[in-house]
Amino acid sequence: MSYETLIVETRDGVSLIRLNRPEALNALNSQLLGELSGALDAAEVDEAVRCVVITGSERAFAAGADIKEMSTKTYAQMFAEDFFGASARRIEQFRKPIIAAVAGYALGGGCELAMLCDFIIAAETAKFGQPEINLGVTPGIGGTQRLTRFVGKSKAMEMILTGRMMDAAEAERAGLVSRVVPADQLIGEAMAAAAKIAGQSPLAVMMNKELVEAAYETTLATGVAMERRMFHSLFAFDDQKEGMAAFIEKRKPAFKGS
Ligand code: CO8
Repeated sequence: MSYETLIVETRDGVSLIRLNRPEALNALNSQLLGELSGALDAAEVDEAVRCVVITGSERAFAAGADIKEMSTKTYAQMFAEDFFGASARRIEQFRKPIIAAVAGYALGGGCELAMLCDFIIAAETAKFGQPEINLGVTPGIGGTQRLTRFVGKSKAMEMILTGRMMDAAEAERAGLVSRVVPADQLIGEAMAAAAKIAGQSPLAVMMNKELVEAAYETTLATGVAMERRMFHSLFAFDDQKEGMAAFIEKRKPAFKGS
């Protein structure tokens, strides 16, 4: 499949999706998000894809939703189109892991897109922010909710009310990103993490992803009960037998996804 606003390549079980609107610092418009949804639809059903990496350019992961596309829209249009709703749900409901590899600006919808991914690896050049307040609006793809859960109320409130950006070191201290790497190693590090995931049992990977997500949606008791059930259920799969046998036999496991 070819795209105008994305460059997609799949190798070694990993689909690398590069946002590609350099003229607009990868601002998210309907075309880009439509193509991203299509690329995820394809990755979801492709058994060769075990993990996805979403990245941008050196200068920008994405500088937000496309202000030029949004500026003249009416409330009726936004509501009738459910503006960006379907694309956000597509990412939320994607069952395989998605890593955001962020260099440069991740602002507004760009920061929200990174937070929709399962974890964020940041280059030292990364800058995160929710500057929608400067435009007289709020974040619209979950920024007020996810940033607050990830970095806490005080920092989220300050960033959202003032529009202040956070650099990579602050983002790591605050727990927004899993780690920070030199800019020239960003793709290599993200692809290595993705390859590690791609080599695991895809069934166990999906269950682990679901369980960590549940930590944000359920009570502790419900989440722990769900985890125990899923742990028990994994004993129905060959991959559990293979993983434990390989450990005992001191060899690498060969997971089959069954
Ligand atoms: N939308 C459209 N175009 C953009 C955007 C954007 N978000 N960001 C940058 N661009 C364009 C610029 O207009 C410029 O184009 P041109 O050369 O044609 O004038 C080009 O990209 C380069 O940008 P700059 O010249 O401004 O580059 P600088 O290095 O001077 O500045 C910044 C970089 C600081 C990133 C600056 O471009 C900026 O502040 N951008 C806007 C950031 C922003 O406000 N983002 C939030 C947007 S709103 C949002 O994301 C809401 C999400 C919810 C969606 C709704 C779902 C329901």
